[in-house]
Amino acid sequence: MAESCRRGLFVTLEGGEGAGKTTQIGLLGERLGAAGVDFIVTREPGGTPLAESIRHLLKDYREDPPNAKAELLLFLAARAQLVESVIRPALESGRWVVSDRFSDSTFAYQAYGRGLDLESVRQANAFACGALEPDMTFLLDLDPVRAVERRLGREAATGIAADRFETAGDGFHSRLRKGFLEMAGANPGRIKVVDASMSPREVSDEIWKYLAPII
Ligand code: T5A
Repeated sequence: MAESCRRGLFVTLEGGEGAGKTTQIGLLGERLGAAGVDFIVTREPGGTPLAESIRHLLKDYREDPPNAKAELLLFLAARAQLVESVIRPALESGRWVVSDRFSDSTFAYQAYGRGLDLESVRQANAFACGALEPDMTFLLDLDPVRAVERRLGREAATGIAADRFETAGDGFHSRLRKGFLEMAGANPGRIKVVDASMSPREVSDEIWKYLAPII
């Protein structure tokens, strides 16, 4: 654990587009609730009014799309706000925080994906959120081709159009996956790789195998 004053557990779900993070957070929430864990769920970018506004700019504003550095700084602005007003207070009061994405997404998308220097991205991220690091991260690993199929299925069902990241091209999504897997290889204690091609219930069981003993 990166910060000794914390009492709640900080859990993040990571992965490429459409890997099933939102679905898994719903299932995990049911299990945590049944186990009597006091927790909150949040997402990145987002989770506060300011950060949700930044989310809209990042995902859907196409009139003057941010360049790679501007994009990075917008993600970090949203994170700085979320960490100080939501995540840190919750952890310090003993609540668990379950977040749909966190810093690993920035390293994967803005460094591996967009090509920004990884060390510079790490330093900028540390400035934005201090020493805060998740206690446990589940990387939902899915072949980008399968992810596109899922996304198209969801688009057909909901009518919600793809955002700037979902339409970024195959090379981008392959680099993300490589980046996530490299980070998992370098941090095996924190980042658990879960095969996201399994059914939602099987993926949830796999995640629960790690969390149940902690509870
Ligand atoms: N980003 C984010 C950065 O570039 N840098 C950063 O620092 C951060 C924090 C956020 C975007 O911002 C980028 C990453 C993102 O591109 P978002 O909408 O939050 O945008 O994007 P995602 O996190 O990718 O969210 P999605 O909703 O698109 O994907 P999920 O949550 O991974 O997937 P989910 O659960 O919605 O499932 C997708 C579809 O698949 C089905 C679901 O029913 C749904 O239709 N599904 C399954 N089907 C079969 N088997 C399973 N196991 C399934 N699980 C889900």
